[in-house]
Amino acid sequence: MSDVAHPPETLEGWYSLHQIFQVDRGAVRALPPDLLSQDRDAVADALSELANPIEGGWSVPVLLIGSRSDLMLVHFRPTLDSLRDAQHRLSHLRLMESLRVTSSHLGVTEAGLYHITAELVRESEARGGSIGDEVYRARLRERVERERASEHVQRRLYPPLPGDMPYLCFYPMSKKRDANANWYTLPLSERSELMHLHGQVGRRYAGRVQQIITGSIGLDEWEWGVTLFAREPLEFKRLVTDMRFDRTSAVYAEFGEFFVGKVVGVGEWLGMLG
Ligand code: 76R
Repeated sequence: MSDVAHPPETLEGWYSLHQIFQVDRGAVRALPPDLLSQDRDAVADALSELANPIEGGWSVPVLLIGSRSDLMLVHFRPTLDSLRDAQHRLSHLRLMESLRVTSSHLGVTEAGLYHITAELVRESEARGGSIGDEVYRARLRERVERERASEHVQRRLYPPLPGDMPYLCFYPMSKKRDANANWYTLPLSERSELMHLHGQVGRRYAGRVQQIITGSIGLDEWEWGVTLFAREPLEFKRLVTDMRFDRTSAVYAEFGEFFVGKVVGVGEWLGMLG
C-alpha cells in the first residue's frame, strides 16, 4: 500500500484561454453609425479567421445567459505564443475597447494519469526501487506513450468543438488545502481511487455532456477550468449535482463563478454590440 503524496503524471495538449466580457453600452452608443459598422466588420473578420486557425485549435464565440457579463470567447491553440496571437488579433481592434474583460482564465488541456502513476509507484516499492529511478522512468515512458496514443486521451488533449451541443457551462475550480481537507497531502493511492470514482460518475453522462478539463496550476489563479457542452442545459445541473455528492468534489473541491451560455455564430455575437 503506497502512501506517498506524489503528483500524478499528466499529459498536456492545447493551451486554452476563456475570456469573459461586459459590453460598455455607452461606449458603443457613442460610436458614429458608419464607424460602428466598419468596426463590427473588422471584429467579424477576426473572429472568422480565429475560428479555424491553420496551426490547429479553434476559437468560438459564446453569448452568456444570466451572467453579470455578456459575452465569452473560448480559444484553444497548440502553443502559448499562438494563443497570444489570437488574443492580440482581437485586442488591437477598436471595437474591442468597448468590451471590458471581466474575467479571464489561462490553462492547458490535461489528462491526469492517476491510475498509471499509482501503479508505477506500487511497482517500484514492490521491487525495492525508488520513484523516478531508471526502471520507473522506462516503464513510465512506455505507459504514457500508450495512453497518449489512445483515442480518449487524444480527445481530452485536442477536444473537437461538439457541433451538436450548443450550450456551454464554464467554471474554474481548485482542490482544497484546508487543515482537515487537503487534497495535496492525500496519499496517491487514495487520490487515484477518488478520481476513479469521479470518472465513474462522469461516464454516466457520456454522449450527453462533453467536458474539457484545462489545468491552470502555475498559469492562473484557479487550479482548473471545467468547460462542459450539452444539447440540453439541464444536464449541467444534473451532472454538477451528482459531482457534488461524489467524495472528490464533496470534500475537496472549491469553485469560482459559473458562466452559462450558448455557442453562436459571429453575427449573433456581434448583435450584442449595437
Ligand atoms: O479514471 C477516470 O476515468 C477519470 C478520468 C477523469 C479525470 C482524470 C475525469 C472524468 N475527470 C478527470 C479529471 Mn473530471 N470533471 C470535473 C468536473 O463540478 C464538479 O464537482 C467538478 C467539475 C466535472 C463536472 C467533471 C466531469 N475532472 C478532472 C480534474 C483534474 C483533477 C486532478 O487532476 O486532481 C478536475 C478538476 C475535474 C473536474 N470528469 C470525468 C467529468 C466527466 C463527465 C468525466 C467522465 C468523462 C470522461 O472520462 O471523459
